[in-house]
Amino acid sequence: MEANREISDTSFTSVVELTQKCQHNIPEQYILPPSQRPNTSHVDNISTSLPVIDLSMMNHPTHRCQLIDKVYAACNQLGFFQVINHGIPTLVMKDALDSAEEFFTLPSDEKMCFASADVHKPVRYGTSMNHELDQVFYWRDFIKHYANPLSQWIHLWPSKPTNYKEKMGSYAEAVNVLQKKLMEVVLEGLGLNGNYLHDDIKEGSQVMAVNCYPSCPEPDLALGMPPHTDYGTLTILYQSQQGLEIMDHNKKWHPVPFIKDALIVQVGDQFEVMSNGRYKSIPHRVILNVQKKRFSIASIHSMHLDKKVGPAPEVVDEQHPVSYKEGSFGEFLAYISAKSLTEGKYIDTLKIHERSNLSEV
Ligand SMILES: O=C(O)CCC(=O)C(=O)O
Repeated sequence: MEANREISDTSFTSVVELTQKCQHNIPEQYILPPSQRPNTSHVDNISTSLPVIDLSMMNHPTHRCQLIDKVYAACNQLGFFQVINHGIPTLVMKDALDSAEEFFTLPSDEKMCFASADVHKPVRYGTSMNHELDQVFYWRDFIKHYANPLSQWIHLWPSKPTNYKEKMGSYAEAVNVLQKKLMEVVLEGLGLNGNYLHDDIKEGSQVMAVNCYPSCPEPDLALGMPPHTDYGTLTILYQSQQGLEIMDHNKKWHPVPFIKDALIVQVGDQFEVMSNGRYKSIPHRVILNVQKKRFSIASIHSMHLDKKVGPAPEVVDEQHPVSYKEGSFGEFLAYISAKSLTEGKYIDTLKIHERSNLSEV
């Protein structure tokens, strides 16, 4: 596949449309080879022990240290935790999810005006991961839009449903505030100042990936999303029901339990690089179910498109030599425009030493 290929094909059949035709079997195009199916023998059901962190202690003079220790352990061992008492009102979250659901139920032509396979578009409606590159399709429709600063992007977002901009916009702003607070504790966990790269974080990129996974008649044969890591620093994910699975360092999959009003925090590639491998960018995938449609809103935060990110000098020493080259969000986008996610991970192109304790998908 050539890197600078013309991206022209905007036509596709969404999974929402497919399922309206009441099919009892999934089309051939969505059937994964047996080795990539969500094989339950590789799934560990210890999900109840996955970390849940209460953020109400964030500003407590003595308990903040314990909170930072918990955050460090979670980022170091799994690259994942859930947060409760995070400060985003339940109604703001519910309204955003409702407006997402309404968007996906719009007639096809209302959504197709945002259709594009060009990963550089600030607003993009699509299906699977990238319908132009994927060999096998994933059971997912999505709309992605840039969100920071909101005033720069919101006029490009869908105008239907009529309250989409208002509801999704309030959630995007609230989740960005939470992200800045979380960045402080995640950085402090590494021994860095909570204000480290403060301006870059403030002016960083926020991409909202709003996902719809219709119920699937044959969930054992397909996936909603393949195993992948997120490029940015932190992803904050809100899910309407269970369906996300994360991979641990023994390559075991763990279903992430649904906790009402909790948010899922995932470490992305940029943090793995900044921490020189102390934090793990978490491989994750989405499984499907026969009963119910699932929605999720992933707020993917990263440094600005052109900002080169390498390991923080403070975490590098003789015992921990530089293990990653510098990379940027812009370079990541160039990489994924040419390659399907399943063909290899961008972060692997940045690794200098093969680290035996890092998970590979
Ligand atoms: O829907 C989910 O649970 C995961 C979404 C995700 O990984 C993404 O949008 O990158």
